[in-house]
Amino acid sequence: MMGKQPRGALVVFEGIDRSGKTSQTNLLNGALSARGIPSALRRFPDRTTPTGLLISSYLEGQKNLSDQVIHLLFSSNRWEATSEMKETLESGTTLIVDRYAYSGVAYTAAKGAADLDWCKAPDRGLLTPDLVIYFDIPTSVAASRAEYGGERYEKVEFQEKVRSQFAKLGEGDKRWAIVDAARPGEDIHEAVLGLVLEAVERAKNEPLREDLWVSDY
Ligand code: NYM
Ligand code: MG
Repeated sequence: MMGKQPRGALVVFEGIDRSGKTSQTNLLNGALSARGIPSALRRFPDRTTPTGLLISSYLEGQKNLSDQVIHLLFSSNRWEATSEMKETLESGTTLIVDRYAYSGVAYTAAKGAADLDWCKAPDRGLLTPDLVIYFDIPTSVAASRAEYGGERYEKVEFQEKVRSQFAKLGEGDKRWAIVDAARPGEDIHEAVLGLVLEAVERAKNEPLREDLWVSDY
């Protein structure tokens, strides 16, 4: 009889807009496949669900919502994906997630309207990532990579505030790995792959946890 499948790792990518998360998550997915490691991509916000459609029209500026309401919608958008993510991980597939609750906290806290504890509360108890890769990049470099698309939040001054909130969130989080994202893509990929292969091994021997921000709240 075959033993139980070891679970996949939950790997989260975080960073300001245009920090390169999307292209690196795609590269990583290909590299894991090439090594025979089952993996899947997911991104937040998931704009295809009912909450995601609301979020998308807020980001595109077609809809105005209070800072509290949009914050809770982003959180709901993650909670509604949780059972599916859990099944995927338990079936042995590593999940590569483009943004998660850290974006939720960093973008809302950057508005200055709510404190960190309030921002973290709705995401307490979400699936806990095995690894959070934070793409650190000066806002000036990110902004020069491509035109900002004109969505809400895509302004250098605001991104600066988001960046300092991300830095605060990473302090004292042992799953948080900072990757210098201002380097050439190949170097970033190499650094990312090393971290992720390690996390995939670690996850095999550790239970999947659903206690994000419970212990440090
Ligand atoms: N964003 C994303 C939030 O403000 N809160 C969240 O919880 C999440 C997941 O949405 N500027 C913001 C960050 C981005 C925007 O994300 C859309 P993307 O990855 O650019 O599609
Ligand atoms: Mg964006």
